[in-house]
Amino acid sequence: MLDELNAAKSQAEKDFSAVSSAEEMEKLRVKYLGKKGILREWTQRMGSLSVEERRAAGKGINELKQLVETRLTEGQAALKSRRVEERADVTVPGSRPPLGHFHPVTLMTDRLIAIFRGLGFEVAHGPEVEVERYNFDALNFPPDHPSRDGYDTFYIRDQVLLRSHTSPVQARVMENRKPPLRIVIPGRVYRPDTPDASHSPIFHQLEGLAVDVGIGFRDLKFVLSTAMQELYGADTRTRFRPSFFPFTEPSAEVDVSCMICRGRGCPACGQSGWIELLGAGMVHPNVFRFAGYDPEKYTGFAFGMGIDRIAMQWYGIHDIRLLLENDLRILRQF
Ligand code: 2U9
Repeated sequence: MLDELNAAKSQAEKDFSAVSSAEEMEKLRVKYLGKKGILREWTQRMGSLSVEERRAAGKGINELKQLVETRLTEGQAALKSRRVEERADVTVPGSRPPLGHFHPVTLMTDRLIAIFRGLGFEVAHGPEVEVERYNFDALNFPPDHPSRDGYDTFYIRDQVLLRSHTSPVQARVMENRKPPLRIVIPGRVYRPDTPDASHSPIFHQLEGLAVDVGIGFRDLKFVLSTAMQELYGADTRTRFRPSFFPFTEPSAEVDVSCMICRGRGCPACGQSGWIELLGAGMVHPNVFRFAGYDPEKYTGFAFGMGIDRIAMQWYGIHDIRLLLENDLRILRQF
């Protein structure tokens, strides 16, 4: 009887090693484990055996049962993965999951932040809903300054507005920290401009501030000319033209040599070879006084740039509205 059992086991081995389809596997499952299966048969024969034989047969039958169940599980798993393989033609190139894209303004913001981090600046952030105190008073805007009226600023209610520049963040930081300071502030700002190709009521700025003892205009020139060379290439030149801002004295408009024609003159720079890119200046002593800094002891410089405009030049985008309309046909190019 035991050799019959061993014969059944080796037959089972042969049966399972020859299986090539799920249907055949199912047939074997029924053959061995089915209601009228071989195992059931063996179990029923147990009744007619002696105690001695029954113990040996019981062990043999369990081994046969173990063998069949193991082969069944392994066989089904192998068939399943083969089916997968058969179904999936692995030679067909995989479908690339739709990856997102960073927005051009985000790409340029990160690029600029990396440059200024390299120059020792840290990033600061602040509220977009501001109060007049920080958006204007702290920045030496006289009470009757035109940008305080509703034409130039989105007022939510008296004294409360949507910030028209990121400068209030610097004012807040100066109130809570002592020099030395080197901070850059990226962020969204709001001005009630009629949307057109170069104006949008929502746009993005990156401003910077450095305050310490003995900071001079030369440091401003060094930091900005180095930053522009980092951004546009080592042969990039910068030019400072006198200008005026309430929060800086002296103030300057800063031009960089045209990144398209490298300064030789082209339609992009109006044949001038220069592109006006940002504004800057030495922090006005009244701004220091408002923040509680002694203007006799501390000096500092500040600068500001429109990130959207720089990104548009960089990516050849000719209408700022394309940056806000979230048209994926545009955005997925970046
Ligand atoms: C403090 C003191 C001084 C920030 C500055 C500019 C010059 C500037 C414009 C560039 C393009 C705004 O987006 S834009 O239109 N900004 O020209 N911004 S200096 O000066 C500060 C800021 C904060 C406490």
